[in-house]
Amino acid sequence: MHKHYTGLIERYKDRLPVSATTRIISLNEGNTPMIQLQNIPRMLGKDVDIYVKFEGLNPTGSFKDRGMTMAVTKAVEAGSQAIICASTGNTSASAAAYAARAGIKAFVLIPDGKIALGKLAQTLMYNATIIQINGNFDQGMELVKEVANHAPVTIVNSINPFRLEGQKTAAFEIVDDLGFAPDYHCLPVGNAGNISAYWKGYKEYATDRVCGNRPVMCGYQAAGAAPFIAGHPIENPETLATAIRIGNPQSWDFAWAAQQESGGWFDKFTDAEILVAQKMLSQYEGVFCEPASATSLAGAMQDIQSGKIPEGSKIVCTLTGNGIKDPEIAMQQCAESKPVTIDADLDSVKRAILDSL
Ligand code: AN7
Repeated sequence: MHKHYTGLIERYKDRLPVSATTRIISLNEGNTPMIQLQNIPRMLGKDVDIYVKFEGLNPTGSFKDRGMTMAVTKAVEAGSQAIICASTGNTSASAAAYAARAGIKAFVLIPDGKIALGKLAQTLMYNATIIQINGNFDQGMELVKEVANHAPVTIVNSINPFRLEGQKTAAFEIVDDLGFAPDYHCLPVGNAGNISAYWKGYKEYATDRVCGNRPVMCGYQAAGAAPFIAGHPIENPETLATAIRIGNPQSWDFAWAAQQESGGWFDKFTDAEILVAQKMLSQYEGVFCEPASATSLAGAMQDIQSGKIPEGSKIVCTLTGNGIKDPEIAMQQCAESKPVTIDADLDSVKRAILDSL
């Protein structure tokens, strides 16, 4: 029988804190593709199965929609008229979209000048109230926590436990797709909500015997914003991967536990390494993710190459956001392949083709 897909809450409602009377605020998020990489494993010369979970194909172009459908559904259920978040860009876009859908107000605090152009454009279009601060994400996060004590707003950052509930469904989808949990799960870590949510999802499925195994969790950070490698929060995070330009992760304890309990590890990668991984995914696999997302593949490639992730492994990398969110980085990445301009005649077009074959 045909069933129209109506989002992850409907699909996984038995495992989520909703009731039969809950009004679900959804944009049909989730159900994102798992794409098996074909060319990169061959280039690595290793016998591994690498799948990317392409979360950039969610309604606002990032994994945040999974958490936001839950957080906004529960905010509305509780009678809230306004939501607020601090954001490096994707959370603000998602919060703004779900607030628009619900008919409530969204306030977003963003670091001035440090969010990707596409994310700013989205957030404006969804009609959120944007508050730029002369400060970074971590400062914005502290302000959001304080102001929520003084104004009638519901925080929808991942300190809101419903966010992680929604995001854990990505792990369910992976197991439901593959029929098992992967051996290794690699993902970028910023505020550390997502790695915590995946681990929660895998643990729930393993406890209920939906799968027999749980993956080793590998969390990868940008070198200039790598508190988990430092072992403590850092003051002035810097990276071109602005989505993960975060020095004081709110889900520190959950993420640390995920690493410990799964036998996993954290590592860090330079902006140059992250950009190489982003370009490789685009040019060798046809998958265009944003820089932060490519950190998961940068990590997987390094650890496969070194043998830390052994041959024969099944690996999932989460690609958290869509590449078209950050057109400025993309244009910088391709600065040397500028389009040629020619006369509008057959000979010139023919020459342009033959020249580059
Ligand atoms: C593309 O939007 O924190 O470790 O404010 O946008 O769960 O924080 C974004 C985070 C990875 C890190 N990849 O996830 C925000 C924000 C992308 C992201 C992360 C983010 P967490």
